[in-house]
Amino acid sequence: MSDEATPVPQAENPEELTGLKRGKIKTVAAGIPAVVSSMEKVIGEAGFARGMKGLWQLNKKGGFDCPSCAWPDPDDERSGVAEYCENGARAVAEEATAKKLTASFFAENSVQDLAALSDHEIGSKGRLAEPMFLPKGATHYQPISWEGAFQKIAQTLNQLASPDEAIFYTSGRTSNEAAFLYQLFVRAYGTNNLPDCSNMCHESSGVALSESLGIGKGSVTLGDFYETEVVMILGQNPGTNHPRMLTALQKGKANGAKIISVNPLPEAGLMGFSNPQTVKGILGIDTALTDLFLPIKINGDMAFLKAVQLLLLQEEQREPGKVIDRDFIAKSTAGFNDFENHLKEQNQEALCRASGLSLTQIREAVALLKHKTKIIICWAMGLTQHKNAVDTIKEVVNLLLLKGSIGKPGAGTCPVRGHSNVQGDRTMGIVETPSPALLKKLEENFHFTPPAKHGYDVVECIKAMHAGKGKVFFAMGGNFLSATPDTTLTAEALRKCSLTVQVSTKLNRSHLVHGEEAIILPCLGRSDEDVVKGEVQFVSCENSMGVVQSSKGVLKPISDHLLSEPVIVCRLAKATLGARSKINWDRYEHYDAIREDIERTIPGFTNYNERVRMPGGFYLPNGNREGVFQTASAKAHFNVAPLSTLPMEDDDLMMMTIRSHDQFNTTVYGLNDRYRGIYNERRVVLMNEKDMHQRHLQDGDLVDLVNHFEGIERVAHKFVVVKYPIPEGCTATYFPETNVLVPINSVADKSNTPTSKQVIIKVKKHVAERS
Ligand SMILES: Nc1nc2c(c(=O)[nH]1)N[C@H]1C(S)=C(S)[C@@H](COP(=O)(O)OP(=O)(O)OC[C@H]3O[C@@H](n4cnc5c(=O)[nH]c(N)nc54)[C@H](O)[C@@H]3O)O[C@H]1N2
Ligand SMILES: Nc1nc2c(c(=O)[nH]1)N[C@H]1C(S)=C(S)[C@@H](COP(=O)(O)OP(=O)(O)OC[C@H]3O[C@@H](n4cnc5c(=O)[nH]c(N)nc54)[C@H](O)[C@@H]3O)O[C@H]1N2
Ligand SMILES: [Mo]
Repeated sequence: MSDEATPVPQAENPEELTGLKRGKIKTVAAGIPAVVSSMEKVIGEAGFARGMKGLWQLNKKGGFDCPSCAWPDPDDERSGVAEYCENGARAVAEEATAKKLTASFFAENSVQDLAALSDHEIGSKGRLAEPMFLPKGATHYQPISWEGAFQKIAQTLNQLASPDEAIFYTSGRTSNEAAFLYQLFVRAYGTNNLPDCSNMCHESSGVALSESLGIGKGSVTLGDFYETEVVMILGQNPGTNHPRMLTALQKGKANGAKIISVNPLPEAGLMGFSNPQTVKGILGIDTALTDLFLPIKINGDMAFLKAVQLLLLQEEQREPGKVIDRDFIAKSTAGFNDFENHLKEQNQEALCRASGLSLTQIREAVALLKHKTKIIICWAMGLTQHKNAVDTIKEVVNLLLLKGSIGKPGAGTCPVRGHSNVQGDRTMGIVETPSPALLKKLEENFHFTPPAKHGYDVVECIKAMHAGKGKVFFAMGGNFLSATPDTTLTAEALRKCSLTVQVSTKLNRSHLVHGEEAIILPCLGRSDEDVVKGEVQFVSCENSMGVVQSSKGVLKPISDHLLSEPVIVCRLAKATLGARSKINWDRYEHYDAIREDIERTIPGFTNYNERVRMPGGFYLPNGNREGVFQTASAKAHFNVAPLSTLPMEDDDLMMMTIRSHDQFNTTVYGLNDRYRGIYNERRVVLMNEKDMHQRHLQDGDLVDLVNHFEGIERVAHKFVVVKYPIPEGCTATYFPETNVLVPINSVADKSNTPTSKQVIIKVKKHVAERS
């Protein structure tokens, strides 16, 4: 929110240019370079023996769950070598690193010095190795005992005027066991302030699917990909973010499926794939994946989906009974007449214009869909992070309902989750708006009255901290400062807290932009062996398709001073609640006891301890799979929503903030985005040639990016223009460098998700700073 000509480097935003190099944009993902690159990375960070041990157990039955993404493992055959991808291997390398940050590291490096480093430099420092405390006014973190840290946090929490002045964030790597205990502790303490990374991620999917279909999760299983006829992928870049999905697409394709990709960018993984786990892949033989690529305008999806449906209705008139599934519509859905009337009022040309696609392109999609009934639609952040995200996702559902493509094999909804246990965290009750059913169960089983008042989500909690209403910020994982919108404002909000606490594996910017006092609690990661009181423990996670399975780390922790997340919650709960709590927290230091209580509290976990020990785990119930819709009317709902666009000025461009190939969210592994041909620089803005021309910009020019929203100007300085095949009017930059431009009040309707893919900017030539 700065409008100064000379920006001073700030702790929350100190990054500098690193020197762009360009290569060719790739049209095929993975293959040999990916395997080599992942091996090198793991062995380099962890050493040969440690690294290979880690990779060997990654996603094996009985091994540990990959910390990188939530894509499921095959139920039956898993690769003989290992079931991982380049980015999974990198995530392991990050965790398995042999470098550690002990008290001496923090004695040598002040907070201010560390904050001046780039995210890439901070991330490569190593694993946090002991609890650290930053006293009020101190320049350096100092060691603190675990007991001392718990006492300090407990005291601060107990001195607050109300439990609602404390905020408890969760990122999505937290296991089911830790998440369940965490929400239990937070509710026993007295608040529902449980914002989580979902609020910035798939919240829009959860809201849309719950309202339309009665469950906030997707309906397909991995097996559905092998027998489907058409997969449509909107707003997702699987080659980078869910590489193992490409194997499923490849199998589906071998069985005859067609693939439609809807994306402003021709992402490498969508175009072609060479599977590094097969001999053909290792030899570099590629499969073309996408049959139809539709270079849509940012947020053109709703218009596109409406156009497709309108054409399908017209085709149905021409071939009655052959295009839409009237039986399914009559039996299982509500609202079709209103929906049909609404569609008929739409102007086909206006829809094309709003989508940025030609009628011919849309007709090609219709031709692929017309006579098919086994259709899967996948989506990720390219649909969820826009103002109208919930309605767009409901439009995805409309299309599937029209075709009768829910509740049958080879068909259904597939919101592809991000963090490896983000779905499980929600199942465990990490949510600021708990259902009455959950609260009732908690009361019955744990003999306290949980608070019913809704808590803050991510955006609300930033505003509360900024307004002085949120005073203690506690994070179970994640990197709140960098992941959230409006970086400058969020930094101010965190600095106003009396105490900020981070349970973390690695150093990140949220340790360096902090409250009056700050604490770092270093925890075990997925790959670490977890021994509590002499006994080896394991945890469990739920993947993107509702499979719950065990995860057991194998590597010796790099420090004796690490605790697991469940143990941290138990000990913090004891210190904070003391005699107030009737819950036996000590008992939970054996994780079977946690699972017993999950079974008593959360539906779908019958015989949890037994079933989680079965190789491959178990599926949670999902009514949609059987064609059951648990909405108030027991029907699936067609949704009617008007097309919505944001008002833009002539020289405005739409910006989406996306991930490069070398990052996991705010963790920057490296400075390359190999598939997009961008090397050694993250401060880039991808632009269409015509938009560059209009602004007299050349490839390589230095520009500032400016957002105006509700009378406030936000500026991100010094970005390099990269000419790229992106539709006119659209630009792309990397997250989190441009989060400073995402206004806190620019959120999706109903889900309150920051509109990270729909930020209006002006691109201005950078003027050299006055010195
Ligand atoms: N290696 C790696 N893996 C990851 C992550 C990571 O950072 N690194 N992050 C994890 C997490 S938490 C998540 S949520 C997922 C994220 O996975 P993705 O959603 O694939 O991640 P993004 O890079 O945000 O990509 C969004 C894609 O949507 C497209 N897009 C943007 N706007 C629009 C639009 O309006 N319409 C359409 N049709 N497309 C659009 C972009 O061009 C881009 O291809 O990945 C998970 N896996
Ligand atoms: N502009 C923009 N902003 C976005 C997005 C976007 O597309 N554009 N995407 C959004 C999305 S989809 C998401 S999910 C959020 C991500 O938001 P977060 O989940 O908050 O961020 P991460 O970068 O995944 O968090 C990384 C940190 O987690 C810690 N960590 C890693 N593993 C563990 C573990 O096992 N336990 C614990 N306790 N800590 C661990 C490490 O210390 C690491 O530094 O960002 C959101 N922000
Ligand atoms: Mo995410």
